Amino acid sequence: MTRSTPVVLSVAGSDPSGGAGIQGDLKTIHALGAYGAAVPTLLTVQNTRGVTRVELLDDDLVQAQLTSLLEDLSPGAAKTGALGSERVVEMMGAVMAATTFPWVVDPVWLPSRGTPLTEGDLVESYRDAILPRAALVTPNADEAGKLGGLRVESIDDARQAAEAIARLGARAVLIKGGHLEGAARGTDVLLVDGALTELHAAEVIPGSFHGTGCALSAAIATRLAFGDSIPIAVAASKAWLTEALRSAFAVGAHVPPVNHLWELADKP
Ligand code: PXL
Repeated sequence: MTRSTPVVLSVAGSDPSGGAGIQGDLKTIHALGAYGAAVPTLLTVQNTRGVTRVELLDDDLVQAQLTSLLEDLSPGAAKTGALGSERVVEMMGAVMAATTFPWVVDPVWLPSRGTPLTEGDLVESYRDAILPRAALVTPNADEAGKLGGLRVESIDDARQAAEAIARLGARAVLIKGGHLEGAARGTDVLLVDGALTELHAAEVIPGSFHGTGCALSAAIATRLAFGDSIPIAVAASKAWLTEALRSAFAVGAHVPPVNHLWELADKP
């Protein structure tokens, strides 16, 4: 028996350690009940200690993968993670403009540890090619500061950065407070249709985890594919991620990856 289920597409880097990138995205999408498809934009050499090498794929190879998929599968939503080069960013802008499903954009420029995932500074090309086509952009405080052109160190700064990013054309902006200090740490700022709200994690799980940003944006894209509004998709994905952090895997020697499949945790 075949079932009809939404397809969710991830266009992102490969993380062979399985916590982030397309590997983490596919687990997230499947955990939330959709069918995942994934186009790698770059390969990393990495383990739980960090990234030691990055190989960017040519834009025509990334494009060929997308063209083939989009001729055949009809995504209900998609996300972008690490894109790597200006050429891929520009090509993706054109692909996004030619599609009608929503794109969640996670502007990944730096891994938390190790070798940069991108060639040079992609801020300008994100501003020009990607943001105007994004249904939602999900920067952390640093990335929001770069996109919005200001320093983001507090919730007030995040609110201003969200307004600045929306003026660049993004339809909605979620600034993640995970890297902020003190009480701001579990607080995200969401701007949708001109309305700013603050989202507070039900619980801030102590520690640092690998793959959180990737999992959050893939979860939001999946909920959008099921028809949720942006505020509902974001709130549900945050709650889901809290559980994935709580049951993070003790694999590898260093930063533990989130447990995308926490709902299966008690099953043998
Ligand atoms: O930081 C997020 C991230 C995204 N994508 C890939 C990564 C990482 C972090 O290491 O490797 C491929």
